[in-house]
Amino acid sequence: MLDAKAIQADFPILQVEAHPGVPLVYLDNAATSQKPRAVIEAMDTYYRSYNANVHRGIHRLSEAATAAYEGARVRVARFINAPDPDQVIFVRNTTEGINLVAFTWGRANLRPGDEILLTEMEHHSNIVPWQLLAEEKGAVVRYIPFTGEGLLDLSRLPELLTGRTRIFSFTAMSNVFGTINPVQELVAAAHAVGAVTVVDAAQAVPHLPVDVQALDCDFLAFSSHKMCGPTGIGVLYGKRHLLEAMPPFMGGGDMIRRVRLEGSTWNDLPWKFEAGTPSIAEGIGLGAAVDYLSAIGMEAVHAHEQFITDYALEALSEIEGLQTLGPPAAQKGGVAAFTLEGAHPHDIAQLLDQDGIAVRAGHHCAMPLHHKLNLPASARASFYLYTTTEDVDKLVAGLHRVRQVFRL
Ligand code: 7TS
Repeated sequence: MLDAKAIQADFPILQVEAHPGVPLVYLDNAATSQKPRAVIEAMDTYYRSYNANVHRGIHRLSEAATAAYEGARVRVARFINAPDPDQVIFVRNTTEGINLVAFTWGRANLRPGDEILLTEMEHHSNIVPWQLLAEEKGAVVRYIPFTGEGLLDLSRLPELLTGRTRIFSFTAMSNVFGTINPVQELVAAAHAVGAVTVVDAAQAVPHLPVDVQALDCDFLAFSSHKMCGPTGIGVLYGKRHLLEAMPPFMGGGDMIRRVRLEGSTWNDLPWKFEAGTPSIAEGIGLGAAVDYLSAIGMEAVHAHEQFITDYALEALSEIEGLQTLGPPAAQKGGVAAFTLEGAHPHDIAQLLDQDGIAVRAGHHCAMPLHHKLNLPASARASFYLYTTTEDVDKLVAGLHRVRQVFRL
C-alpha cells in the first residue's frame, strides 16, 4: 500500500493553505494533478544551468538540453512500453494528439460515407476534432451508448463497428463516470473490421499501468499535466507504419529534411511531427514526472486509487439525496462525480471551497454525457496518489455542511 500522507510531503503546494488557516484538500486531479518537487526542480535546473535550444547548436548547453529533452522521450517510451522512442511524438496535450491524427491520418484516408466511431462518454477533445473531420470529408460520426451504470453498451458493437468504420476512437477511462473501458477488447474488435484505433488515455496513463504493445492500439494520446508533469506537453504514440505514411501536421523548422523554394522533404520520426522549437523545459519536466511515478510504481498508484474510491463511494452513499454517477469502484478509476438533490453543483463547489476543498463543478467537457443523463452539470471529486482517507472525510463533512446551509 502507498503511504499517501508521506507522498504529500513531495508536493510543495499541498503544504500551502487554501485560505488563511484552512489547509488545502485538492480533489480536482482529473482536471490537472499537482507537481512534485522533483519535477519543479528539473525544470528549474534546466533554466538555471543549461537553457538552450535543442537539435541545433553544437555548443555545450545545446547538447545538454538536447540530451535531457530526448532522454525524456526514452523514459516516456519505456513508461508506456512503446517499441521505440521514435514512436513517441511530443505534442501540447491530449487534445493536440487527437487533432494530429484527425488532420493527418484522417484527412489522408477518409472518403465520403466512411464512418468514425466514438462513444457517448467522450471528452469534447475526442468528439469535436472528429466532427470537424467528418464535415470536411463527408464522413459519418457514430456513437456507442452507455448503460444506466455508466458502462459502454457493448451489445451495440456489432451494429456500430462494421466494415464502414475507418476510425474507432474512445477513452480508456471516463473523466466523469471513471469507467475503465476494456481497451484491448475494443482494439481487437476494431482491427477485425479493419478500423484504426485511437485511445484517449488522458485519464489512464496517469493512473494505471499502460502497455501500448499489449493493447495493440494504433494511436494513444495523453497529457503530462495530469500525471505530475507540467502543462504544455503531451504525447501521441503511434504505430510506426502509420506514422511514417502520414503527412506532417504543421510545417516549419525541425520537421524538415531539406527545403527548396520548389518544395520540401520531411524529417524522420518523431521530429516530422514536431515543427518549431518544442516545449523543452516541459519535456524535461515530463521526464522527471515519469521517473517519479515509475519509482512508486503504477500498480501501486492504481491500487491506492481503487482503495480511496471504494472508501469515498461508500461514505458518499450515506449522504441523503446524493447520487454518484458511474459504475461501482471495482470498475472505475479515482473519480466520484455526483449530484446532491436541492443544491446546484456550482453552489456545492463554492461552499466546499470555503472549507479548502477543491472540486470541479460543471459539465467537465462532457456535455453529451450530461445531456443524456438530463443533467446540466455535476460536481466531481477526483483522486490521485496523494489522496488520503482524511481528505475524503473532509469532503464528506463539507457536503454535510452544504446540506445544512441549504436546509436539505
Ligand atoms: N480526454 C479526457 C478523458 C480528459 O479527461 C481530458 C481532460 C482530455 C481528454 C483533454 O486533455 P487536455 O490536457 O488536452 O486538456 N479532462 C479534464 C477534466 O476532466 N477536467 O478538466 C480537464
